[in-house]
Amino acid sequence: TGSISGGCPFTGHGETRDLLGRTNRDWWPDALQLDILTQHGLQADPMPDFDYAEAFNTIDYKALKQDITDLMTDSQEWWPADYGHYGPFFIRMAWHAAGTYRTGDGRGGSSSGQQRFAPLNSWPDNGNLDKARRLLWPIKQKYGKNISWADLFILTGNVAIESMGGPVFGFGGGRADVFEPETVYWGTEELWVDQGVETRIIPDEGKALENPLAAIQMGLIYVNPEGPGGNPDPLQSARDMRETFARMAMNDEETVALTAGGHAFGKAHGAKPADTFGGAPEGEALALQGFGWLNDEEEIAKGNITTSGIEGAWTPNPTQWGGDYFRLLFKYDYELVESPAGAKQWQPVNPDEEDMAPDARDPSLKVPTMMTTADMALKMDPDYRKISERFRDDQAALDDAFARAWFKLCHRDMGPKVRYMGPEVPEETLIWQDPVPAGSQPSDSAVSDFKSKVLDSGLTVAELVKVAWASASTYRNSDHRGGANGARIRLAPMKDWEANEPETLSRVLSKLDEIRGDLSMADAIVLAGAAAIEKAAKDGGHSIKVDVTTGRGDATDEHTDAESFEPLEPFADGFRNYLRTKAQVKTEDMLVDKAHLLGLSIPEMTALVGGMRALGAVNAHPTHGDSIGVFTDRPGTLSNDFFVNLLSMDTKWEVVDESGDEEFVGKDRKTGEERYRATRTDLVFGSNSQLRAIAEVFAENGGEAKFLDTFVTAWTKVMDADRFDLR
Ligand code: HEB
Repeated sequence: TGSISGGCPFTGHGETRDLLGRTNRDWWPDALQLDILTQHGLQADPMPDFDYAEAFNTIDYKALKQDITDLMTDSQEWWPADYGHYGPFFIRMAWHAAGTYRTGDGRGGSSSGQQRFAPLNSWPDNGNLDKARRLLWPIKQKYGKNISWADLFILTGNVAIESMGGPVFGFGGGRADVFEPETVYWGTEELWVDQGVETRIIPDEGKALENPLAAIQMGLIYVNPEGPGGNPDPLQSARDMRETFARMAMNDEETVALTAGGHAFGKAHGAKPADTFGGAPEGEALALQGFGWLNDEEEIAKGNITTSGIEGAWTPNPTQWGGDYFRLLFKYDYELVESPAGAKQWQPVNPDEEDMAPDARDPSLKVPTMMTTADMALKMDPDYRKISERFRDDQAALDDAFARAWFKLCHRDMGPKVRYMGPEVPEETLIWQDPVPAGSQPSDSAVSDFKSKVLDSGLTVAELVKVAWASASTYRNSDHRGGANGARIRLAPMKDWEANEPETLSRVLSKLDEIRGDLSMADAIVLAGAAAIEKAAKDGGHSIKVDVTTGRGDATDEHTDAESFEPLEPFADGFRNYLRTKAQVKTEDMLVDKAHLLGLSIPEMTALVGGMRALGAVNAHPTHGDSIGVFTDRPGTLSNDFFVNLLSMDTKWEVVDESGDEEFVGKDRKTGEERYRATRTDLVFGSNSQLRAIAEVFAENGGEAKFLDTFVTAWTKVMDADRFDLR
């Protein structure tokens, strides 16, 4: 992928903001609030112990695909199929399910069925997709829990493409549904795109797209079809497409293939001004049962449908795969016109009769085709144009590029290939799947031999713990990337990240390499961390065992798309007290965000922070070396000292003025003598009442055992977070 932009997550314009931005409660204050029922560990999920992989494997996959194929042409009166075929509509549903994925934090995407919930179910860009999901319900109902909504969305997109003669590369199942909306930062704006919210890229005003966002306006999947902020300028639209698709991990060729391939099918809907229709599902009346936007049955029957506001098909064959999209795009000059709904769109000048499209309801009528401003970008932008011309002249190249890009779009957030299930998983391994060669199982004696060598190596507890943490903590639960397997910490770009303290890292890695024998580096790194923690606990008088599940493999540069790892670089990592760039959110928010991506609970996050501080496993601080946050006089010993000393009233904390509210000094309350230095991510465990309550559990009499136990559980969870090969 050519143009993934790295950059600091969360930095952007404006004031300090809330971690979550504008939330469902802000958008729909009147919606039923169920959160009180998910307090104190109660689940929203009706089947918390359900094993989806096992259920999926029992499915009659052929029968399921046949049922979906039959559905394509089974037009329902309450939502008639354009041209008698629902295929294009379902492709848009699948694309919008997958297209929210962004590389910045790996969130969004198709892997948990989020399109069923707010805010996505009500995004203006998802207009009328509520109908697509209702059309699918009989099939979901029939196959029950053996097929998740999340898988069904994508599989239906695939079947739609196949049923219209389009090329498909494969399908991997395994997207388990969740039963509550995922909390994702979608932006802070208080208006939707259709209410005129400002566009997010305005170069003249120095306004760039804030990370990790990937859409150009609130409520869009990617770009505005009418052009930036509604301005029908194809070149500026190309600029926005390039930026937003890059954040979906797509390069220019993939972007062109996807857009042209997608718009080989179907039509846009802009029959009447949008304000004649109802609101989005989440805010609609109870009796509408979750339907939104368009509920006037008479209008629907007449084909008077408005979704985007743009009206018309791209090609004369909207339910047949082929090359007409590019043929028409280049054959005609296009002029700017307005749809009946008032949207700006482009229409061919003097089209030949055979290049007109059928009417969606009455095939005997011919209507003009159209292009959106975003489609025009594929012709007007010089780089897109070269690719478009090549695809125009080489249908096989378009077939291959579209099939591959579609597969990537729909599977990008599923993580390694071992997570894919079903009979249509492609043989070929793709670089964006971050492949890791299979590892082997070392003998018990090799493991214990190595662990004792580690402890004699002269490397410190802090160094070993930091390297293991650096290796494993790149993992993101959002798109299942990163993690200790593969030992990519040895490779670019990870080995050079400032957070990983490259010089120490390389010294520790070469020492481990020297003594590892037949162990993989990936296992050696994790085992070394475990050996260090066991020793540190022993030094504090506790005999504990840190279990390590070996069998990790080592990836090489050839297995690694280095550029695609850049967005995983930490700009803040509160677990090791590291802050490179102050973000727009508070530094402690960044800690919580990272804990979420690692799949940690509040007690687990707390224990890890306190434990790593006690071990001295903090990053070197510009002014205070490696002592910041280390509230103990025996660093390197695994103890609850961090919590004991944090909660003690003997210390009085003051902000260090020139630190911009990031650094604090703790002084003896009586003598005024300096005792400790701390960051926000240290002191938040004493200041936030919920975190303080957990710090108390770890600090109180008898709490050290609980602390050790929680620390080891959390540590092991992080080390094993990417071991999908075991599940
Ligand atoms: Fe698309 C449709 C835009 C990409 C596929 N789109 C559509 C529309 C619009 C658009 C506006 C209309 C809607 C209504 O209904 O109204 N797109 C767009 C843009 C972009 C896109 C701006 C970026 C550039 N697509 C895309 C992709 C895909 C697609 C990537 C895939 C692959 N679409 C689609 C389809 C459709 C659409 C299939 C049709 C639907 C129906 O028919 O219903």
